[in-house]
Amino acid sequence: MNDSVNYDESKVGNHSVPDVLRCKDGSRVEDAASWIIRRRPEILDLFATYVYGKTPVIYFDTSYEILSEDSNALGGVAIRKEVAIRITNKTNASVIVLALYLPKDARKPVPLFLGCNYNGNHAVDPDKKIPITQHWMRNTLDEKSVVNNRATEFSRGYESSRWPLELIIKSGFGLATFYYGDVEADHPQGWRSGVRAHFSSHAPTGEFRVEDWGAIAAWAWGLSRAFDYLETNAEVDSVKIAVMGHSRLGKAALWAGALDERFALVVSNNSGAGGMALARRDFGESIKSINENFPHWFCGNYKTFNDFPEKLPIDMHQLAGLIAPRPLYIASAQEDLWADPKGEFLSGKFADPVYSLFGEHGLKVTDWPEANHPVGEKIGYHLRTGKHDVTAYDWEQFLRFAIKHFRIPQ
Ligand code: GTR
Repeated sequence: MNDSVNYDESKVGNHSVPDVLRCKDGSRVEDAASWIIRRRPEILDLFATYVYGKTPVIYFDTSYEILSEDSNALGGVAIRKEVAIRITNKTNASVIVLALYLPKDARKPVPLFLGCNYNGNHAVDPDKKIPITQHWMRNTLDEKSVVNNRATEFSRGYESSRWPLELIIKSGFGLATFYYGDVEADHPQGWRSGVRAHFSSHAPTGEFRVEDWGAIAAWAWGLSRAFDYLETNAEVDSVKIAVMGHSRLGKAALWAGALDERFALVVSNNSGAGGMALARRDFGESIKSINENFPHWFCGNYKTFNDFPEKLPIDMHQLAGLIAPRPLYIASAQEDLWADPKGEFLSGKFADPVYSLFGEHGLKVTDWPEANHPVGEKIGYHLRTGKHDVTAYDWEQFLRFAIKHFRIPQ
């Protein structure tokens, strides 16, 4: 593969992907039980070993504290709570602050979407009562909103267009979100003050082994800790919790959904390379560029595939297969060529054989659909017109998909 970015479909080349059902010993699983017992654990281990890194066995305590409660949020339609999730061991503590929105009028317990946000809970909802996060933040917003890697008042509501809270609440769902920087700051040294330092044995030296977890796995771990809390909240229907993420946080949502089968539905929005885009397709972002730009996201082993994606023993359709038979929604955007929208679709398509083992249709369709024509059965897919982003259109599809699969009466 050369170093320039390819956006020409005719130059993508021939990319046959590994057979999702063929085990390491050459045999092929033919039924759901063999998938669950033999093939699924193999694939999970391959992703941990070669892509995201292995999440260590961690011993920790947790406690939950309600920091605030507003029973008249969002103009009176929701209850908003901020909950501190304190994760501790003998020497360290990490605190995730979850913003939880529950519809006031819906019958409890409610189904819910959980997802990390990029800029703090105050950026999701401009309500001045929400404190500005104090944690390190990338200086990628305008110069007033983040100063010296700290969010300011100007960033209030900054990403609210990505979280249409009223729409979610009106549809009878709850929403829980937290700042991903609560778990680990998104830069190569971010691990030093995050959960990978606090809770893994290599913490003092920072000498990660090539198969140790990267930042994406840490954020995924944080999503599971948020789930732990949600499971204790009787107002939330814990068998109807969807995990959702956009872009790098879409990669984290997918890995969380693969590792933690308590997530009943998974949504990948524009997750691209290292998410739903097939690694073997030379289109848009490559393994090499993602590893060079974000050396902390994946494990050391992943870097050995920088120039050899075809040598990776798995491809991303197998990550989609790890979600089966649970519903999976894959959302792409037409102008988001960097994330390879067609490669995201193909991951879903090539995961279909896993859903078939369970007697289910995955995507079912074989052709990449036109823009704004959602398709699929247990795997949903749409290609939205427009850019790399999360929009109300995307959420309308996620909600429709979740209403159908969670069988929510309307
Ligand atoms: C890009 C990165 C993508 C995607 C995106 C994002 O720079 O190359 O893989 O994760 O960032 O998270 O917004």
